[in-house]
Amino acid sequence: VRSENEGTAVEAGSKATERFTASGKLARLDVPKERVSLLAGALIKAANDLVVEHEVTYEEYNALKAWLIKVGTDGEWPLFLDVWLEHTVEDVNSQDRPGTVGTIEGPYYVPDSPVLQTPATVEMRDGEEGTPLLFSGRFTDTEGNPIKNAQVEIWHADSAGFYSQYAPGLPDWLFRATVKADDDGRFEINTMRPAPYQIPTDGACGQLISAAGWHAWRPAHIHIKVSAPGYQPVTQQLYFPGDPHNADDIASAVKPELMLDPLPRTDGPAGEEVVYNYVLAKE
Ligand code: MBD
Ligand code: FE
Repeated sequence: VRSENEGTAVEAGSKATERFTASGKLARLDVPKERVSLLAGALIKAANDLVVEHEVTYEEYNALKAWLIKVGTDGEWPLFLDVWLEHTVEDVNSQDRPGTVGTIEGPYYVPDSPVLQTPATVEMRDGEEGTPLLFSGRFTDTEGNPIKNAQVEIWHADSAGFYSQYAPGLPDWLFRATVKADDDGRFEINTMRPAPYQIPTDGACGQLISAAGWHAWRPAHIHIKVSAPGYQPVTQQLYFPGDPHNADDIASAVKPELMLDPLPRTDGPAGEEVVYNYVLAKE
């Protein structure tokens, strides 16, 4: 259940835009002329073909123009692209990688979260509400040997569906951490179950969703980025069985291999525990 101090799309969106712009990714971009011409040409052709096929009117063309302008002024290009395009980019780029399955990163990753040694507890507020979740696992290579110096970066929404650094009033590193596994590749992370997440509905993306009669929900998910020296990193998300939006995620980022199987804790503390193991491919 979301409260009234909910951040507006304009805030969350422009934060994602600012972060992307400041990340240094833009300065390193260097796409060869041949690829720019091929890809931009194909995109423009696809749009023109669509106009012919569906006999797009001037009213629709102007609605598109106004909407594209609003995506920019709302700072929602990262949101729009990560929700409606990144899943295919991820599929195409991970199809030959053996080991643990990935999915999209989404717009709310923040690098350099606090580094903790396993067994770790992510930052929470006093009296944090929700279901405690003990998330543990082990890193091995594709031959089953333990991997040393592996780490798990974890980030997720709180039990009301808010992300720290993107919604107002939350501690900066709430539910964000970098957890170092032990020499045997094992890790243990104490966190809480996140809530299902509705993408911001008060900006351009929300306007599209309501104009088209779609819904804005993503199933509850935990974002993960795992890495170890000498191995290919994996960015993924993990999901919970029974979530009403596992089958119709607005971001099309659910895969069967990413479904957790949490069970009630048997060793005393309240909450749930779940094991998820990582197999990393050599670089
Ligand atoms: C999210 O939390 C998210 O993971 C994605 C992909 C898009 C919007 C919000
Ligand atoms: Fe998310």
